[in-house]
Amino acid sequence: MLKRFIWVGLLSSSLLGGMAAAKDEAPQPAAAPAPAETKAERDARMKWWREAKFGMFIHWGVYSVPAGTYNGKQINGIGEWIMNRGKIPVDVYAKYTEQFNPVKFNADEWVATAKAAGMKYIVITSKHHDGFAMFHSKASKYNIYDATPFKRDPLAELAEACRKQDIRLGFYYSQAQDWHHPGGAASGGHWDKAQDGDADAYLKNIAVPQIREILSNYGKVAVLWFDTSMGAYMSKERAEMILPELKRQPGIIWNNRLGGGYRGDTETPEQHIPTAGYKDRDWETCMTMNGTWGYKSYDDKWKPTEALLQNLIDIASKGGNYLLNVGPTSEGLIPAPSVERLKEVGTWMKVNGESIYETTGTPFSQPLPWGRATKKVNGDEATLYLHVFSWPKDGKLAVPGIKNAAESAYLLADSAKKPLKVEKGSPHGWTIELPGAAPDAISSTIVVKVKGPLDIDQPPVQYESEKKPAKKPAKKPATKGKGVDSLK
Ligand code: FHN
Repeated sequence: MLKRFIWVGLLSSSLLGGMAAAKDEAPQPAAAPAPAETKAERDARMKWWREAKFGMFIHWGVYSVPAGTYNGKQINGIGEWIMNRGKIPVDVYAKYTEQFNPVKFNADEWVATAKAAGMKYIVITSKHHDGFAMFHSKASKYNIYDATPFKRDPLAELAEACRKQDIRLGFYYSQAQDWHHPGGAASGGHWDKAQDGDADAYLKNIAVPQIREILSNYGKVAVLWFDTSMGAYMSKERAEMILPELKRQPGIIWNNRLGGGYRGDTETPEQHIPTAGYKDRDWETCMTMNGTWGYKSYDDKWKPTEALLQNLIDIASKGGNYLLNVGPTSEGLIPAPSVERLKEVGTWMKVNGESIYETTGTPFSQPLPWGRATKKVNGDEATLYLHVFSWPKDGKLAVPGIKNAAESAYLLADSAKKPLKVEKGSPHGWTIELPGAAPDAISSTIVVKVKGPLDIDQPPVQYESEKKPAKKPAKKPATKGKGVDSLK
């Protein structure tokens, strides 16, 4: 009991509202828990992540073999959920492993694609809800090394490629949902008796040992991305079976999806961008490039590069990170439409990356009609990056409310940094005179240097976390003992 109390003390920075094991237990002996992380320690731990702004999400698994079709029928929903949506029996789904031989997989190429796009970290699915491990796991033979003709460990190869190319690597792990191993949870409840079993035994024999494996055997792991805590399934006690494993990776960053009342380090809005970001919480929007995370052979709803790029800028302007997904095929290839888009994003980032990396959110509390803003503040100097999506036809860009004088202004794409004229408004604001043509059709960046603390006449911003949560619909009664029916 004492040990647990000390462990919970270590994580007090990640506890929901100071929730601690001691509150609902008999008074503990006066053991001083290890000091919680200080703000300075946390800021140091989060620094690289906050500066990185942009990462690659990879959803890759045996689901890429059926690729959205089962028994000749196209199965609705996201590709990695085909086993659940198609109610495919455990032994039938497991047969796909015999066809999973991604011989075209090249970790160096994947990492180079991410880097060229301007991505600073990669988070790959080590085990998704289908229970299939994409690494050589000793905890279960249901893995890519033991159960497929591939006989390789792609996570080991990816870890090596990330080390060589100096990009950080994180792992996604589905800690509650597991549609293969008995006792794992399943959204909507189990559909095959083979899935029934004891949840604690599942945690003890599969989830915790596999989390230990991915945090012990692949060198430095920068991020652990938990997913779908499944409500009551992931109790505080079960979450605390998992948490001690994080100590194997000092400095690791983990998200808000473990469950058991733990908030982790980051909020994880999915497929949407918060209107104004979160007050005092790091956050990362994860998004697909088409309509699915895991590969589907017939999903060609590819978002245009303009949308992907303006999402990145919008997210950075609100102080968040963008985790943009690719879903590789069963041959081990990132789909060509994804590669094309990433190349185009990378071309923009080569010219404009300075306006994204290491920036903090916009100083403007209201949306700018023509685009977004990011900033870098260094003592009493500030650099504003104005991201112009809609280039003014009259060549005059209005910047509202700002009281500071502009020391200098130029187009980031202009290597000569030809000065732009900035007229002060009365009483506040600027009008920046721009050349006729925008340097970039998607977004052009204007750099404005300002002296002194930024002073803007504007209403206060309303952060996401200050908003009243939307009323949740009345909960359906959970299906007892057959997995759980809540996704979150
Ligand atoms: O159920 C998963 C889904 O398959 C996918 O992994 C996303 C990515 O964030 N997370 C869950 C849905 O919220």
